[in-house]
Amino acid sequence: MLLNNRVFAITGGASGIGRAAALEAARQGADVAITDIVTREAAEPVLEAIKACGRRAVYLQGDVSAPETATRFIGVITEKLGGLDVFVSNAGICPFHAFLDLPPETLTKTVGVNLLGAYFMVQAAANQMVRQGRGGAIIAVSSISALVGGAYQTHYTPTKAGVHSLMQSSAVALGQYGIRCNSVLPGTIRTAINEDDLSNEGKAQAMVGRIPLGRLGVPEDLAGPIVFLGSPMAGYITGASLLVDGGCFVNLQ
Ligand code: RM4
Repeated sequence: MLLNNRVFAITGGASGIGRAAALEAARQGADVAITDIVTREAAEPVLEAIKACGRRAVYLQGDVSAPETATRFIGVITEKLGGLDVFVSNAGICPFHAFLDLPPETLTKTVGVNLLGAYFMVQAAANQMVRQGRGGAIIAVSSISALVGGAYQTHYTPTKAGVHSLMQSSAVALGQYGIRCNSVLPGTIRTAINEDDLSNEGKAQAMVGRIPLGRLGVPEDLAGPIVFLGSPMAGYITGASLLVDGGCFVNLQ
């Protein structure tokens, strides 16, 4: 049990990578708090799956781009689960769009959710961990797109680079409190975020052709790396980033 009797909290936990990580945390012995933009009814299946592991599950519907959501989430976590040990900033959007005519509102929404939302949440989680005085672990879901570009992602890739950098600076700021901060960098993972994009079979196959392991990722491929970075097994790892991309990034030819 890598997370035995710990409290694990994650944003965007009702689906995709967040859901997979939340379920693995429960399997590894953690009580789990989830926030997401969807209704509690929509999140019920993952909450029930967590409880089926014999662990407590709490949910807060909210928009991470609103600073008060972070405060509310930490409040629910401490009230219902008694504290916080592992926090994962996962919520993110990627509304694919060309660069030259990208509407300002698309840019501000993407930055608001992916970068500002991550900042608000990580800051609130860190303050709670400092108050507790027993250290903790913070993981941010960045992306391979922190390291490389996308013609239809000019509004998105800077936010993922920012999240990666936020973990590096948070690691420096929080090491004195025993709080570790790391990021995972998923490659192309089949989730709702890219369902439309990957419905283009030609693009999907071209992406697979770049991946040495020969397949696109699935959310469960991120669950183990996230739980590991949150566990005592990663006790001397902070400021690090872990590519989870099937080898895509290193494959030039
Ligand atoms: C990732 C990467 C993937 C894309 C998703 C939406 O960072 O760019 O290729 O499918 O974002």
